[in-house]
Amino acid sequence: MMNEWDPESRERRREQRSARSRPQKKSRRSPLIPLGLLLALVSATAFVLILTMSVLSEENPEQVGSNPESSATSDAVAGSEDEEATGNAGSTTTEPSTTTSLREVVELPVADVRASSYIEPSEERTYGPDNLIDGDPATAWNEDAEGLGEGEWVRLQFETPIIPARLEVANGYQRDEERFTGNGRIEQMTVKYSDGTSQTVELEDREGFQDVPLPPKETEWLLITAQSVYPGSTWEDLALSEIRVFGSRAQLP
Ligand SMILES: [Ca+2]
Repeated sequence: MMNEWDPESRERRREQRSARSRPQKKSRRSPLIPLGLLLALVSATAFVLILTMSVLSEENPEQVGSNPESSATSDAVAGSEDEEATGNAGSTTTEPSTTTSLREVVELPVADVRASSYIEPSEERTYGPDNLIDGDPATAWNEDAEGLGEGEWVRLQFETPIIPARLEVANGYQRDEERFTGNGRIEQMTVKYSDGTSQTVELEDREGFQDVPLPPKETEWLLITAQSVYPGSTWEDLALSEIRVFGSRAQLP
């Protein structure tokens, strides 16, 4: 047994105790507690970040996604007019954009497409109205009525009512140069809505897609009728290669 009053053994015990406790303290606390703290901090920060990002993206999907122009404009205004005007300029330019961009403009699927007439398919090619919405500018609808094609029409039906914003139209038969100039192209056409209203628009006599802005009114279908034609140099058939419809759904799915 060790003597409590023996200074040597007391000293040794103190050393033993401190030798035992120091490494313990080190191994248990110093690496583990900061590591745990660090992990907790990192995960808390990540959680807050994810939460903030998801809240932001839920609140402003349209504002961020579909209005790069308006935000660029307000930045430009803020930049040019200095400190005094920034607050007001920023809010006045962004407010209208949030109200007008409540509905996202996307390409809308056409459920069904019909035409007044079309050339019967050959072994190689088809000329029906389905070619207007097949995504391929090299395939076209070719009408098959007497004359140059004035009064011929196609009708695009949608699954649910839409609010159009614009069409993207590939005029004529865009398979190649010979067919483009050889067949007729639309010069003027009317676009009629299911509420009975219509507007007349003019198309350019060129290849590629061209934009046709449309009034944003609800409709179940679009009836597109050729009013006047750029005549083909070889054939009397009026052709149209592709129609894309952009707008929003009038009802939530
Ligand atoms: Ca096509």
